[in-house]
Amino acid sequence: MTTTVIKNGTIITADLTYKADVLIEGGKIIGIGPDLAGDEVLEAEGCYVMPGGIDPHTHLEFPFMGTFSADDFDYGTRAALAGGTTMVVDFAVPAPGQSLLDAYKAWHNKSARARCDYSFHMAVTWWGEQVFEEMKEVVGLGITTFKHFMAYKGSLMVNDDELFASFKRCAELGAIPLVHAENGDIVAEMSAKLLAEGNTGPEAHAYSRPSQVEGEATNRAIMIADMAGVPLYVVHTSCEEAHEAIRRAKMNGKRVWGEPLIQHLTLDESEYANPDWDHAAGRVMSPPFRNKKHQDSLWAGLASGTLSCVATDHCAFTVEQKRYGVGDFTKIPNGTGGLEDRMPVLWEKGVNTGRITMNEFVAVTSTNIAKILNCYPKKGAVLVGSDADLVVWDPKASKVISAKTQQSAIEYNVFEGIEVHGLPRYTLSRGLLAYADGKVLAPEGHGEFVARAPNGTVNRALSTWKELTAPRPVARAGIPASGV
Ligand code: DUC
Ligand code: ZN
Ligand code: ZN
Ligand code: ZN
Repeated sequence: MTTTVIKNGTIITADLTYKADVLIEGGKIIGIGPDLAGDEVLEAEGCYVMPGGIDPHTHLEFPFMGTFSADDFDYGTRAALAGGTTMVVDFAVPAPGQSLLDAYKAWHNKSARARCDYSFHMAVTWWGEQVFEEMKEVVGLGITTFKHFMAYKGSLMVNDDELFASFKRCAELGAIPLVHAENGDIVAEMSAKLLAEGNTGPEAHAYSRPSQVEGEATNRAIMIADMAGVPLYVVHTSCEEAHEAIRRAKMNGKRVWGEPLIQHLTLDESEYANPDWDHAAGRVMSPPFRNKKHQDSLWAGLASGTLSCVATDHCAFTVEQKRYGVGDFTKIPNGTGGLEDRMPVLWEKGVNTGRITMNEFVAVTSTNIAKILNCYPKKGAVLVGSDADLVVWDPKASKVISAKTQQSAIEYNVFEGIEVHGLPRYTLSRGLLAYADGKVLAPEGHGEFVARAPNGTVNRALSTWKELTAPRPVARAGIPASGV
């Protein structure tokens, strides 16, 4: 079998920085050390060799708000590879009432076009005996994370009783629940009021979802997960109130993770004040962009470890699709792109500014999520035996981000004009040179599904273990413990 060697680079992992060559065969790393030789040589002098990025949160070809997100698994994974990301985790989302297994089949079919590896989370958008039963089969398919929308009232949203039922089912299955944490009842009421008052523009989207709706829902989900005895992963943590709830939970010994998006870390609410409707609508996503106070909180969370992973929620819509919401902001499809830019922008605004170290960069873009999702060290590691999903990162390469040169199918880029210093020179997907010299080389269909086993973690102190699983009625004189 042909071997490839990455020569003269500096390896950066979540905890180490050292000079070594990396030898690859059959899609795996088979050697790490000085002076290795291989059939093919990739020169990495002056570069960093890191685990390829893992984006834990994408929506490719997602049927949402009356349309489909414009980047499918082909465009989306091209963007991923061009930005140093070698695995995406997409959401299979059944319509309310739809079988989870049917949703799985639909996503399985779409993902056949993927150019890099991928995995799925399954959404629980309704509740019943069928969902309860199918969750077990979904876990058997290698999908061990279940997403719950606490917003999107009237479509994807689930209520507290459904959340509690599903969280308890996750606990039984050793699975991890995820939440989109925004109070959907309050968002719906605020949206209706804004519209009735004539506030129809994209800026009203942000007014309808203040940080309190996210803080409240985050805290509620944390408490429900605590009662269910299950860990919790909070997607797109965008504000101090939500971060505070996560910090407090961690401080109290709860197994809870928060995931800021690169958009919320670097772009702020002033984007919605742009007089160009298309510009503002292009930034409409949920949660919306926030102010600097919230951004500082998110950066502090990455540095201190109270927030764990940086994602994109990549859900790109064209200008035409966004215009469905002219005259009614609630009809603007929610979502922005980011897959290609997540790693370069985080490097520029995080590593190059000194906010996070290179090792922390690897942790929050790859290793932490691989551990949470139980696919470490197959993914997220530079170790002998790991998949050769690697990025050779050139800290001296630079570019100005522009929609003109992006892989995504849409006409604009929310990071347009940002100059980044630090870019992938090569991206390798299971040993294949998947991106080089500005070109995506991995063919459509190269990507493989990454099945994940339940990690079986719990969220429960030993002292409360028995009490929570087996409550005992108190017997009182004259009254049987089972009631009267
Ligand atoms: N938020 C978005 O902005 N898009 C997709 C779904 C979501 O929750
Ligand atoms: Zn969401
Ligand atoms: Zn999402
Ligand atoms: Zn420059």
